[in-house]
Amino acid sequence: MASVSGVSFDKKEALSIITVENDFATAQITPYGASVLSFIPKCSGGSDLLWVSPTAVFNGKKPVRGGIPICWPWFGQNSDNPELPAHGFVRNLVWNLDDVQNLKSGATELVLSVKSNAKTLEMWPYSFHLSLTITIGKMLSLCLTTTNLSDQEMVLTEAFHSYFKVSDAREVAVSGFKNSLQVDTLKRSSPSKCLQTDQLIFSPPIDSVFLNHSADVVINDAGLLHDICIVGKEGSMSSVVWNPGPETVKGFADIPNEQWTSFLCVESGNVFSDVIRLKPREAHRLKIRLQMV
Ligand code: TA6
Repeated sequence: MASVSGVSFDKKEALSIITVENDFATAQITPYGASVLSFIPKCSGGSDLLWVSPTAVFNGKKPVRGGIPICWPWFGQNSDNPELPAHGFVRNLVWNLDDVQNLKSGATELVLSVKSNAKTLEMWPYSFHLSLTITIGKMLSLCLTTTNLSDQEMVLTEAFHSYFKVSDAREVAVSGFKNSLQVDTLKRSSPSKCLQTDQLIFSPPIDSVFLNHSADVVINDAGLLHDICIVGKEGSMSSVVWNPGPETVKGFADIPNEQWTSFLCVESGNVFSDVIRLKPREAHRLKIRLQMV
C-alpha cells in the first residue's frame, strides 16, 4: 500500500499499530480485532477519549483491554455453546487493512475487513464479509458493515465495546436513556424497567443493557471538563453501560484493581433480543460517531 501522509506503522509487542495524525486528531488502531486504541482530538489539550488499561496485553492472544473492541457475531456468551469465546471471535482475529486515504475534508479514512474461513465456520456456520470503516476527523466515526455471503438467514448480535476514559466513574453523569428498557444483568431475577428519566443514576458496579435504545448518549465529566458524546448512531437499537466496580475488577488480570474508576464502557450495537437478521446477500451497517465537546 502506498504511503499516506500522517499515517505510520509500528509494532507494540506482537501487535501492529497504525498511528494517524491529521489536522483534527491523533489516533491509534491495531488490526488485531480492528480495535481503535486511542483518539486524541486536537481541541482536547492532549486528553484521550478512550481508555486502555495500563496492564493490557499486546500478545495477540487476547483482546487488548480498552479502546473499542468489536463484539461480533454474538454479544456476551454464545447461547448455544458457552465454550465459544465471549463476545464472538472477530476481536481475536487479525483484520486486513484494505485501504487508507486522506479525504478532502482533511480527515483520514481506514478500511479494515475480515471474512469467514474454515476456523470461523466451525464456530459459526455462516459465510460472511465484515468491514470496518474508521474515519479520524473532528469526530471518530466507525461503520461496521456485515454482509451475509451464506445461503441461509444469518442471525447475529454485535457491539462496539467502547472504553471511555473518565475522571472518576463514580462521578460522571450519563444521559440519553429516556424510554429505553433497562435490563440489569447484575440482578437477573428482577424485571426490566423502562427508564422514564433521561439521566442514568448509578454507582458501580453496573452492567446494564438498554433495549429499544437508539438515542444519542452524553457522558458529562465535570472532572475532566468535557462531555463525551455518542451521536448520530445508525443501525443500533441497544446500548450497554458497564463498569466492574471495586470487587469484580479483582477478577480481571489485565485491569489493576484501583483502575476501575478510570473508565466507563458505554457500548452501542444490537444485543440480547435486538438481534439482526440478514437474508442471503443482505448487509447491515452499524454506525457511531464519537466526539469530545
Ligand atoms: O459489556 C459488558 C460485559 O459483557 C461485561 O459483562 C463484562 O464482563 C465485560 O463486558 C468484559 O468482557 P470481556 O470478555 O472483554 O472480559
